[in-house]
Amino acid sequence: MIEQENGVFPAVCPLDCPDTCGLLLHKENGKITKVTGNPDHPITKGAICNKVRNMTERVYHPGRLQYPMRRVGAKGEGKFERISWDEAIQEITGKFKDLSATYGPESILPYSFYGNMGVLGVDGMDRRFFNALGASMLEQTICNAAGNTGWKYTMGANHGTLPEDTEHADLIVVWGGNIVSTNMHQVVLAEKARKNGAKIVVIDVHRNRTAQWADWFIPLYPGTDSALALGMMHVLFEQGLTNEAFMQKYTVGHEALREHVRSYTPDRVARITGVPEETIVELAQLYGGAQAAHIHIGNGLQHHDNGGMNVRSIACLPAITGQWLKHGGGAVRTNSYASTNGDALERPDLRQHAEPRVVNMNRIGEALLEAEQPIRAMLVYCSNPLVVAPDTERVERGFAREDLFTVVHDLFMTDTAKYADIVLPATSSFEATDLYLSYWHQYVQLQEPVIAPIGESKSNVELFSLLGQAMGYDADIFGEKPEQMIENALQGTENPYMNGVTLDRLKKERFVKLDMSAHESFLEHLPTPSGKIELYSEQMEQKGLPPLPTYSALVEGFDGENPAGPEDAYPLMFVSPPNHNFLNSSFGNSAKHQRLEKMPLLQIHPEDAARREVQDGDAVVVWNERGRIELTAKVTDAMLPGTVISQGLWWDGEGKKQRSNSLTSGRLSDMGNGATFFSATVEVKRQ
Ligand SMILES: Nc1nc2c(c(=O)[nH]1)N[C@H]1C(S)=C(S)[C@@H](COP(=O)(O)OP(=O)(O)OC[C@H]3O[C@@H](n4cnc5c(=O)[nH]c(N)nc54)[C@H](O)[C@@H]3O)O[C@H]1N2
Ligand SMILES: Nc1nc2c(c(=O)[nH]1)N[C@H]1C(S)=C(S)[C@@H](COP(=O)(O)OP(=O)(O)OC[C@H]3O[C@@H](n4cnc5c(=O)[nH]c(N)nc54)[C@H](O)[C@@H]3O)O[C@H]1N2
Ligand code: SF4
Ligand SMILES: [Mo]
Repeated sequence: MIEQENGVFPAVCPLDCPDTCGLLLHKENGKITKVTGNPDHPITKGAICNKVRNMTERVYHPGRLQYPMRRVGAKGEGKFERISWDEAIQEITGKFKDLSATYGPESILPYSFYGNMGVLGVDGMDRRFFNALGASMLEQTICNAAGNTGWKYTMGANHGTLPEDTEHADLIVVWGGNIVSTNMHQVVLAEKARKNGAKIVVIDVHRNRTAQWADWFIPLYPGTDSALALGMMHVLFEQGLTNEAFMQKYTVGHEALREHVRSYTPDRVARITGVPEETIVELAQLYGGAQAAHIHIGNGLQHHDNGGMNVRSIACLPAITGQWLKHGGGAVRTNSYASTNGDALERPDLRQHAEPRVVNMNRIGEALLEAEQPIRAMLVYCSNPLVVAPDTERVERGFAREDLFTVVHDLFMTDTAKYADIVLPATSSFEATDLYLSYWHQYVQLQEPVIAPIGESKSNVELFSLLGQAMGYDADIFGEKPEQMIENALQGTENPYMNGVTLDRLKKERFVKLDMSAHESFLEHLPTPSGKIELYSEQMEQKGLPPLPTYSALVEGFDGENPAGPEDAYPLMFVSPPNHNFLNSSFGNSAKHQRLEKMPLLQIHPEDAARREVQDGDAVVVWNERGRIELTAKVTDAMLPGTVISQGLWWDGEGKKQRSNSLTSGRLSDMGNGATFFSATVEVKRQ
């Protein structure tokens, strides 16, 4: 495909988005001129988001890194000189060898996430390299770890309603998810359901795009979702809207739960959540009376101190009502039916010491500044921690350490790359081979290179192959080609859903459906200790967690029962979810995507604004003990008073501090060691 100057070529969206769209790349004179959706994809059906329709802006952006560079200015200043790949690889491996010999390989830390979801690049050759090196390991819990854990305690595995089934629901509850921006094909499916009479309810802390599209928007205080779910359960049990036969057969702990939720009366839950008592009752009745109710559990409610419990509590609703047996009923948090052979890809056997040091990615600032055994080198790829990780000021101080050797592999000079000693240019996903699974639908896809690498850029697989070979590791393992890696990755997974998924079929068919036959009877063999849905979880009890879903107030934050008082220096809850036109921090440097978002805003309620003499359009300072940023006020009643919202992971502006994570905390969630981005309090004033 690279050689063909003109034509239309299949591709996959590489971004960290549940939809994993099938794409078509239109090439003219060797250049991609247009990106469209592939109409043949069974779920995404040719529709794609505006971000990716503008993907050529990113691929051919003048800021694309072209060659390796070495830092010549101060850390953070962004001054570099060109070097060759040979020099770069020698310098990096030389440094890694020295550090390993002097301090041990655990003084070196990889820092990566899913800037490109290709399995070979982020869960493949890279892992091999760090395993062979014996480096410290990164606990990658920045996204959905709290919710995954809460869901798994209840349901056993991250298996939920299949996308296609949701069009048969007559009630769809979107809970803490902004799917118009973050999962657009779920909106298409929900629209089909709506045409057949389904009602769409959104439960969120602000009237986001999805709430504007819904039939009913229920605003609540951040981090109070488990209380709301418990209040609904109270009403469902009280009014006989539960399914006794289902609970008997498929759950454990329903009697204990029934007793437990008695104390979550609608009036108490109303006080905690800010949701009126009659709304709680009406919502429970609507849910209990639905033929087929689907709950979409978003990421918003799990980025909290109590995020795991929020998800666990909501996951009990389809269980007590038997919704899992209804066509279109149930819930989804994330669908991990697909998997690859991790041992073949990542080669954990190459690691000599089985239990290396583990560093949590949410606490990278603290780890860089305070680890007892210092981190002396980092290799950052597919992530931009100076923008996406919490507690930016500390992260920045950590990266500024003179004695830290930092390598960043990226497409762009990100805020993080400016702190690197060596910057390496990465290919875009359209310039490399990789394998793509979806965490929502059931189709596996292959990307083959459509254009040649821009400048001297290299894919993750190439980078880590070079590094492995330069370190003198096994040439077969580090010389393995992407297609061979894919073949190995698809064999021996012991995952029945992967039956029949092969490289040959991917090449011929492009969209290979998982073997979903095991899904038919999934309720019969849930991988929980009891084999049933665990409304009461002994596992949680053993871990010192409440075995029944239980509301606890945020460590940092307020609810209706514990409102901010005069003694609180930071009386506003600060929530910073994604925006429509960026993908996490990706596209934050694209002028077109920035224009579409206009500027970084702070949405503030009229009451909160009036108290601070802030008017719409004013420049405001938002601060707490961790940091301070400058935003533009948008006065709106989209939230309950006491909550302020800033959407989008903006990079620092010219001379302007605007990274929302300057205000967020590295505290970990109640379970799964997850991020707590949205449990932060701030104060605001006019600039
Ligand atoms: N356009 C776009 N799409 C994306 C991304 C992006 O950056 N931009 N990021 C991708 C990634 S990595 C992910 S993980 C997903 C995330 O996508 P979603 O699952 O939609 O999650 P978020 O957008 O983080 O948050 C969703 C909503 O939850 C709200 N929220 C915050 N706290 C609470 C709470 O306590 N209770 C309730 N009920 N709601 C709350 C937020 O205000 C927001 O409106 O999107 C993916 N898709
Ligand atoms: N305040 C706040 N913070 C958040 C969130 C939030 O909602 N609010 N969301 C959180 C969530 S859910 C997530 S998932 C994280 C996401 O955090 P990240 O995964 O770090 O996401 P991105 O900011 O998109 O950064 C990915 C980087 O990878 C680079 N990249 C892309 N493709 C490749 C490649 O093939 N090779 C290499 N080497 N690099 C590549 C991109 O250019 C980009 O700079 O952010 C988290 N941070
Ligand atoms: S970001 Fe999501 S919706 Fe947009 S093209 Fe990619 S997979 Fe599709
Ligand atoms: Mo995420």
